[in-house]
Amino acid sequence: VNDWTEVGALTEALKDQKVLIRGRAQTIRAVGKNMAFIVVREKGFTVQCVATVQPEIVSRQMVKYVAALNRESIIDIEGIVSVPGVAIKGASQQVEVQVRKLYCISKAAVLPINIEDAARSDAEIEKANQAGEQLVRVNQDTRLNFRVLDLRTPANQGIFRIQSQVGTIFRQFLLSEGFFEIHSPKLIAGSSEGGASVFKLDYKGQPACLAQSPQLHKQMAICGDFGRIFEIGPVFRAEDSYTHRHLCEFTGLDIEMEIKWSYFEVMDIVSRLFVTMFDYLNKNCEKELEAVRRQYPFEPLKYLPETLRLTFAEGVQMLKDAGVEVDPMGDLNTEAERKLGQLVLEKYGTEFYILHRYPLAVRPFYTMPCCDNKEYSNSFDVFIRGEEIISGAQRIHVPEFLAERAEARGIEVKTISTYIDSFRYGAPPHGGFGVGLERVVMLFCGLNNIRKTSLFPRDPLRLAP
Ligand code: ATP
Ligand code: AMO
Repeated sequence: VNDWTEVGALTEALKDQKVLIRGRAQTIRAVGKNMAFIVVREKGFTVQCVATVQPEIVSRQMVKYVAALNRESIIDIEGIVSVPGVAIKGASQQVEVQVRKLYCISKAAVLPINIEDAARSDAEIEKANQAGEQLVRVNQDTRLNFRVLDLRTPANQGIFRIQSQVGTIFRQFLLSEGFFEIHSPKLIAGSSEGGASVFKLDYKGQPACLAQSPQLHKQMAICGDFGRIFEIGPVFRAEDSYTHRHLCEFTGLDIEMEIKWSYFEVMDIVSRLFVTMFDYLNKNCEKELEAVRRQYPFEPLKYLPETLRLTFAEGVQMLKDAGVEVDPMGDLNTEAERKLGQLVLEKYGTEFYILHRYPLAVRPFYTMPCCDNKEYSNSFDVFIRGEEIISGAQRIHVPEFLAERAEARGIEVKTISTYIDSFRYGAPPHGGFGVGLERVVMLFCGLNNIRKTSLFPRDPLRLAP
């Protein structure tokens, strides 16, 4: 029998009825010795419960017990729904529950951080403190140390539901386009994205590493005639940098596909996939976005129905025209990428765009050079609000050339020989891209730190919780 009522379902329609609810004691306030108010939270909804001493029904002892409970304890309450004449502040539901019975299912210890403090926006704290209150600002490190508590804030409840939707839309869109999902090994023999940022380990006596991306195996799957594939999985980078957008482990959303004519076919998928995703999030995650925005205010992402594409050279020219000198054959640094994001927004009215035809020298060894100019490559990056979320390209499918390019980059070819060999038995022209899930959510929601969108972030200084 389901005799439980969800807190979110407590409305005037249930007036005078007996209900049974379970939730966390968000706040507990005793008024004298005969009365206690408990705000119970369940799935983001809150209701005020009142325990008043009443002969034969609620004892003084029980009220004392309730008043002594710690916040965040999980409690069951049986009580009668009542409708007070005045608005209830500090609870989402506009009814009260008059407590008849109360059981503590799981006691919480004294909290190291207060969830209500952790849920406040900077502006709210500032305003309250100017008015003389002394509110505590919970800093990022403390939040992460007590991540399980931090995750209970409405903003975090929103962020990780949005993250789940991003993965779901990625999967559903690609399935509908004839892609299917693969799972490639994460214990591999060689690095794919460059030697410095790789976690090395001992694989039963053989040197091995954690995959820096599914790059090698997703291409090998194409050589296995898989046609169009995608993967959602962990990616490991032994980053030395302590930045707002680098993690040592993140979730990679990767695709790889055969192409007929050019890497533009891959950029078409990027464009349609992300426009579909942004439309969906805006339409279907309003509540979650609002919860994030309440704590971390941001403007909705500006994007066009048809994603803007600029060549790298055009981007360099825009920067030059704005007085920013960059190496036309080098990579853009973070500052130049941000500046270009601003310029693109001013000129084209979008914060989501593709920059393609990068100089070959700044791309990984497996990237196909342009056929009309070998200094450039059939590659692209994609930006949200001036920061990179995607890298992609057409790949080299000629084994001798691939080996030559790897060697030129100082990669020990023997560590990736099985990868190179897989192109020796006929390999279709192909391309793909990789997206960082945490970056997409961070930048779509205009957040300032990737740790906010990683459940239990791994960075150079953090391996726990
Ligand atoms: P990708 O791996 O595709 O390049 P990414 O966003 O991680 O993705 P990086 O190559 O790490 O890109 O960096 C891109 C640019 O960001 C670099 O050219 C560099 O200028 C800048 N950058 C990287 N790390 C740092 C750092 N710790 N501090 C400041 N800038 C950095
Ligand atoms: P790249 O190295 O650019 O490309 O990675 C692809 C995307 O992954 C995200 N990303 C990161 N996110 C968090 N922390 C990090 N340290 C980090 N590094 C990268 C970014 C980036 O755009 N094999 C290619 C992809 C391909 O060509 O298919 C690759 O790994 O969002």
